[in-house]
Amino acid sequence: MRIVSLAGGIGGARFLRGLLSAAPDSEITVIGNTGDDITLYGLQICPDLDTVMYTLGGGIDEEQGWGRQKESHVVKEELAAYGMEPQWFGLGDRDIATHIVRTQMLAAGYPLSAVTEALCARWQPGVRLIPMSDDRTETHVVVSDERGRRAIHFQEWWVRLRASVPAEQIILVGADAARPAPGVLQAIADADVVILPPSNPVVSIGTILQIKGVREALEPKTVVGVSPIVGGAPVRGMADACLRAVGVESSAQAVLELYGSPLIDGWLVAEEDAGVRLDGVRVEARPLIMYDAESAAAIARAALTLARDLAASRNTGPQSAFRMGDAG
Ligand code: FO1
Repeated sequence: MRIVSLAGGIGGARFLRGLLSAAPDSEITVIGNTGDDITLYGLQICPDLDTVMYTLGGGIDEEQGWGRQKESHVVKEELAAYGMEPQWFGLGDRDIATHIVRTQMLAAGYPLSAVTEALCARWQPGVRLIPMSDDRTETHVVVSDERGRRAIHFQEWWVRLRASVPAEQIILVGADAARPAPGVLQAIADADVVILPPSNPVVSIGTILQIKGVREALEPKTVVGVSPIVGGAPVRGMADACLRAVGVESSAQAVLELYGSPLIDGWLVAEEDAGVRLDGVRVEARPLIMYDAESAAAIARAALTLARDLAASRNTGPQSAFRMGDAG
């Protein structure tokens, strides 16, 4: 079975680990968000791609959810001793090696998709990880503070300000010119089902959906989403602050409406959100908290079962290429 998933950082990566264990024989392509990317100290940092790669490759700092396990921070301390800014964002020593390889390959002319493939050759994440675009995009957040109304990089808002200053607008700089990376549209076209993990609907999934042609390619496919909101609060992270910026309530119902029914065919919500409804969408309620690998796998299994059912009911003719028995 061919599965495509769109993913942000920690929540997406943990869900994908569950998906891999729920469908070990499937061919999974992950389209990763690169709107969080930032260039610091001359290094090109792709937090969401690395979080997926390290999580699935067994190198993640499990407690933190990002960066490398068994990490040290000598370079960060040395940079701080020189007064290098920003000091609100830090790279561990092991992680810096990844960034040196990425930055050097990009400088040599390799596109980000090729660089990601090269990095994954070491980590063997068990999925094909493709950045949403090889073209540079950056999520910026418009805030008003003592310096007036201005746009700051998403990482500054998220990491330095912990989303404590209201986001007045969230903009993906470069979205108009960004084309899907090679393989993105083909993977979607070839997919039997598409699963949207409980990633941030605005700055992770919403960002990927802004890349030209991606939403249009997804609409005819069987797409099942897992709600990132449980009982009015984000499962993790500060998705509510991002939803507020786009005028959307923090609820499983509102996020489903934000994605819309031409896109979503199935929507997995938590048991306390069982009343969620939208025409054209099959809603199912399940426990949605990812406590550990097993609970993540159970959620992934439920999403996959729903997706297979929906796809099978669309493909009932004898000429259909999709059969239930194909599922991995
Ligand atoms: N998050 C932090 O809260 N502080 C950091 O210093 C930090 C550094 C960092 C370095 C590499 C990386 O891949 C991720 C890093 N993150 C850090 C996490 C990350 O920037 C955000 O949580 C995501 O971008 C949101 O998905």
